[in-house]
Amino acid sequence: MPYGQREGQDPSWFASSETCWLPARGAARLATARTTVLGDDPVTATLREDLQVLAAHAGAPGAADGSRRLLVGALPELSEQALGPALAGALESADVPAGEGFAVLARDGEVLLTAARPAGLRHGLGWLTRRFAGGWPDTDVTHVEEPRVDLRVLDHWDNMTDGPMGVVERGYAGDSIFFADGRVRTGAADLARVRDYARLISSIGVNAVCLNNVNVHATEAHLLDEHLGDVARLAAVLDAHGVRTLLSVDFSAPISLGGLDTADPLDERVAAWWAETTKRVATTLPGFGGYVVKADSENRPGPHTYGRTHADGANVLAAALAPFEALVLWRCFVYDCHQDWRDRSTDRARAAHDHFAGLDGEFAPNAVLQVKNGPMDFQVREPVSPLLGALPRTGVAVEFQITQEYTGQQKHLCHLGTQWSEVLRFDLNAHGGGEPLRVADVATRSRRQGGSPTGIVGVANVGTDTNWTGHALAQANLYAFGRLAWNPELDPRDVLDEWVEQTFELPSGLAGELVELMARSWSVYESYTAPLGVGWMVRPGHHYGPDIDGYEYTPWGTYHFADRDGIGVDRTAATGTGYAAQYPAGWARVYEDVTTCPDELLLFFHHVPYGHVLRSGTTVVQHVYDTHFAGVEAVEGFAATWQRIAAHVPGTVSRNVTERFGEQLRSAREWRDQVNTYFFRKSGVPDATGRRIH
Ligand code: GCW
Repeated sequence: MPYGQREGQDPSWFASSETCWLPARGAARLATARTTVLGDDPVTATLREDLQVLAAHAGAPGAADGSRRLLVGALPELSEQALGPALAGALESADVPAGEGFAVLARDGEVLLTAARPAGLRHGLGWLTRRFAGGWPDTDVTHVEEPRVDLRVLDHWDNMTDGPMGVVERGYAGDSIFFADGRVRTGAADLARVRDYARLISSIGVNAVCLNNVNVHATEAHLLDEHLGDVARLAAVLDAHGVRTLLSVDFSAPISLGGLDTADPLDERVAAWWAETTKRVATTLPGFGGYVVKADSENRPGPHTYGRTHADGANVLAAALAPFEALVLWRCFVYDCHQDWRDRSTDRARAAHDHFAGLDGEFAPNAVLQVKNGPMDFQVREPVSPLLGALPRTGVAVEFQITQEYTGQQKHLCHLGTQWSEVLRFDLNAHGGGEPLRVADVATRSRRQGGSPTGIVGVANVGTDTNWTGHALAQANLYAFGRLAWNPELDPRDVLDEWVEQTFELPSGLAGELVELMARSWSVYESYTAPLGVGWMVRPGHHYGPDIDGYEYTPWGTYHFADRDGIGVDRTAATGTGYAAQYPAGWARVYEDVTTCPDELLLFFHHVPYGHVLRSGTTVVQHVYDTHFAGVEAVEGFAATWQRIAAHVPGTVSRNVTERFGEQLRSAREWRDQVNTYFFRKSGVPDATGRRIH
């Protein structure tokens, strides 16, 4: 086996699953040291057990190399005697961060991992395994690191029962690791799996997980009462890895669970019910972090039912949560999903900003507005949501989708770290709109300035599949999410390098080729699916594969308006819906003008004739043809490259990825032919180079 625990893996290290980026290799090097772990709190105790298992896994007893010593402990546990003079001296001059950060000090072959709080040790262990994969340090090391972002959250869209949307809504990796058959999974194997998961996500710095779907159905509503004891067992496992537990709640729970006749947030009985319920939840769940709420959205109940604002709604929950230092994460995915397609004045893209920007400053300090990265819904290409720049006085978190709902559903390779990094680096105030304000600055605001918490949330992409993510290479999306949430300034390519380096043992040329292929995969996916920011040409409902007019005459507000002359949505202030004017002045100007709007978003902002010449010099329709042919060729190239890599990875991975590339290629051809044919038939314009269009 080139690495760890795939075929015939050691059940004591990863119980029921692949180890992803935590193979035994890096960790085994740690295990060759004489290790002392100081402290008895749950996080430290769990870490001690992990290191013991690793040591057992790494080799026979006695394999420990006496000259190497690893000492692990939170600051209050360390004594001069335990440290020895060299490390004690190093520690005195090191500035160990106060929060969830950590410090690693190495002197004379002895290594100290310490932190102010035990959770920091967990994140530090992730750093150590990455760093020590390359060898035990033979020089002095002083490494101090802390997260740049306070909230680093994974949202699971897991249901307790199977339904029209599956057990995991938009899940492409099997069933839920938390729930089955209407219950919380609490068997020994189930808890072991959750422990594996906790180990994986804490190694990349994630610090909270929301267990259940934001669409809370009748069964999941009872996570707050009937199932609470079982939830506590999952929460204990997560808490022992420094990960807090969040629950999605139904805004109308005071009626459905509490027997009240209203869920009006300004009704005293409602406030009292939330306060009492939350007290029970917070005192039962170890590491309770708060609630996630989807209200007045896609037919979910919310404060609008009672003529109240989103601030009223969020604040009643925030008040109930405040005594427990817990948060309400209130989603801003609010729009009219019963729109009349004939009505060209209503624009779904405007909705989040229209609903929430005016409420800035009205939310409680422990309320956080959770804003999708784009104004629509996780399309392969969207502009950055202008709402992210419009909430200076409110807690805010940007929400990314790790699960690939619109980006190939973990059948296609589409590495999203590239996309997220582009969003995080996007300066909302560029082009003369004001002081630089990148999305990363918004996410890091509470770390830098204090105030209401800010952060990054990702919709999780894991399930019961042995490889966690359906497509083995989609593990890298989870990895990249955690790393970028920890530090949004990281170069996504370096993150991919790290992931490949840790996950596989490839000859360096091939490792580079794999990184290159993965780094290109988002733009390749874009090229054979959605040209120029148009979006939504997917099969309605399940959202896999092409259906160019599938959403055109539906109530969802998702149109491309293609006719015989042209395509695109006019979102200008001059002649369209005015969405472009929601941006600060700089971008508003750039997007408003068809000659300055970036090509990749042209059809998001403008309706243009097929013959419109892009900034790239080619026409819109020729661009559609060119990119779709090129996209399929790129996928053919990926599949061929993979054949060379496949021989160097474990059989399970090799077979899985080969099979997925087969499907990606089939599907990409289908996309190419349907999209090209559609636009050829609409426009009557032939391909300039005479390629075959059907
Ligand atoms: O993208 C849409 C999805 C829904 C999802 C919703 C949301 C959980 O198609 O499945 O519901 O977004 O984000 O709330």
